[in-house]
Amino acid sequence: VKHPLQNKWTLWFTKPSSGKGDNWNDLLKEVITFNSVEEFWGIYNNIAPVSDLALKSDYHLFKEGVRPEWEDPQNKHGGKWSYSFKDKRNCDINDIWLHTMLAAIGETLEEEDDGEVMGVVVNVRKAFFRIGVWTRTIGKSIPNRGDGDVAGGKGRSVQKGQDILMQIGKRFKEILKLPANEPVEYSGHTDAAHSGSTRAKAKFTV
Ligand code: M7G
Repeated sequence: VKHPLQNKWTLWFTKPSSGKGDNWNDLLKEVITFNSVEEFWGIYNNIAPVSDLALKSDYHLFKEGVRPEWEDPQNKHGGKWSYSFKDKRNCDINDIWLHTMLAAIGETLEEEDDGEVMGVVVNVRKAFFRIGVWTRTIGKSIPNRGDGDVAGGKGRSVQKGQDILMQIGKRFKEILKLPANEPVEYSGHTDAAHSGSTRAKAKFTV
């Protein structure tokens, strides 16, 4: 018996760059798409744990049809909640990443129909492990056009958009098991693209 997921998900991997000539697109590889709990565990049990990945590697787990890039039409107006674990030795990154993935595929980061969560990411870097949740918008209003542009085709107010975004941030922070005084920050992808790094100015904090 297979337990279906609400969405199909695609796992992507970013290979560490070997030299200066590599560009982002050459390094980003689509690994596999799945839509059941059983397939998820089959994949999880057969890929390298985050703790074994080389520096500059990333895993990305995104809804099928969304590339894990700022440029994707479903990401270009969005941003991400993210947190960097700087004490790499005392961080159980495998467990944290597993629970982040389970929250994504189990749809517990947002309410049904919000349609904001695009995917989750883990970056392995020299000084930190960074985990992020990408959202489709930066908490904007959506006009009630009913043209299927948004989940369910329903409109929403600015306030509702902001509430959804903050709720996702709070849920994410719980999954990371962070103390209340440790900030998890949100930044828009446009800022990230312009600054040449994801370490852009935070717009929101939970
Ligand atoms: P990062 O891995 O998000 O953060 O971006 P880091 O600076 O802590 O390693 C590293 C670099 O990867 C960026 O400066 C970009 O050159 C490239 N890169 C990362 N992302 C997520 C994208 C993306 O979505 N699109 C493009 N074109 N490049 C990206």
